[in-house]
Formats: sequence, structure tokens, C-alpha cells
Amino acid sequence: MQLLSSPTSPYARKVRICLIELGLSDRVSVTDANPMGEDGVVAAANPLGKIPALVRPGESAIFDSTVICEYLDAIAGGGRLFPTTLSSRFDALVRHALAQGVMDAAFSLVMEARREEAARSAYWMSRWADAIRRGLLEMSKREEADPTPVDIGWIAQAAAVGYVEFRLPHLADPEGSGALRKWWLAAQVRPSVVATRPPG
Ligand SMILES: N[C@@H](CCC(=O)N[C@@H](CS)C(=O)NCC(=O)O)C(=O)O
Repeated sequence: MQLLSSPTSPYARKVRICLIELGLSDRVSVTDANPMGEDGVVAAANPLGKIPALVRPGESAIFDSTVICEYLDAIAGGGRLFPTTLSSRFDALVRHALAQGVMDAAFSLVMEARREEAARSAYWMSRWADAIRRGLLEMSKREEADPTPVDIGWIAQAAAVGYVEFRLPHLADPEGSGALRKWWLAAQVRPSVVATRPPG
């Protein structure tokens, strides 16, 4: 199988961390692909034109990042990153949704900031920045109350926090997020997180 990926995409990083955590790295080759490129490679796998996409020989491709992660968990035996008991499952899924939302807001903000100044929406940029701040504070509150297990929520949180720190460092450490900082310091030494660090 081939993962269409990019070294800076937080969504692809989420999948790459899952691959390592599940011991599936030797079954999937990771290939850089540019969703903004004109070569049609990404759109051939994912009609939405986004990475990551998982290309499977003789079968249809799988997207988006969350579905790929659930597929990988299933082929690794199931229940390792997506817990099966009701309360653990929905706790992990809500933490995942929170982190995915932070990634969405951060990615949108980064893309908007790259447009010409006159074309940018100050309204949306401020809404996305607020969502990132509130999202990080909520993660911090949850870490303080109860340290999170390494599951899909934890992995998405690592990808989201890493992306905000990488692209939007001025938003990465909102006042009151000390527990999240402490969590991130420890999370960053985990081999799957080290191996997927964005370049630079
Ligand atoms: N919901 C998707 C989001 C993927 C996504 O937005 N990826 C970005 C790269 S970080 C992309 O390919 N953007 C191209 C575009 O939006 O056209 C997922 O979780 O996989």
C-alpha cells in the first residue's frame, strides 16, 4: 500500500504516527504528494484533492485521515487505537474531534495568511485563532484532569499541537495551558512522534 503524504501535513502525520504505533510501517510506503500540484496524482486517489490518501493495489483508495487510521487499526487486529468499550471509545473520539478541529482551524488560518492581504478575511482569521486557543485550553484541561492514553485522540492531539507549534508558534502556548505543555514535552520523545516531526 502507498500513503500519499507530505512531511508538513498534520493529517498525514496523524496517519504516519498510527502506522508506527501499530507496527505497520513495512506494509505501507510513504510517498510525498502535492495536493496543490497539477499532476492529478492526489485527485486520482481522492476526488476531494486532499492528502492523506491510502492507495491499495487492486482496491479502491481510502481517505480521509480518520478513515485511514481506523482501517489501519482494523488490519492490525482492531481495538488498539480506536477503543471498543463504549465510554473509552467516545472519550477517544471526542478528543480526536477536538484535535482534528484545531488542525482544521490552524490549516485554514495558515492558508488564509498566504493569500494577498486584500483578499484575506480578518473575521475568519480571528474565528480560527479563537478556535485554536479554546481547543488547546480544552486539551490542557483534559490532560490536567486525567492524563490521556495513547489512542487515536492522543495521536491527533500530538499532530495538532505539533502543527500549531510549527506553523503558528504565537498561538501554541495560550495562557492557562500549562498541563498541555507538560504533556507535549513528554509526548515529543515518543519514537512515533520523533520520527514524524515536520522538517526545519
Ligand atoms: N479532513 C481531511 C483534511 C485533509 C486536508 O485538508 N489536507 C490538506 C493538506 S494538510 C490538503 O490536502 N489540502 C488541499 C486542499 O484543501 O485542497 C483529513 O482528515 O484527511
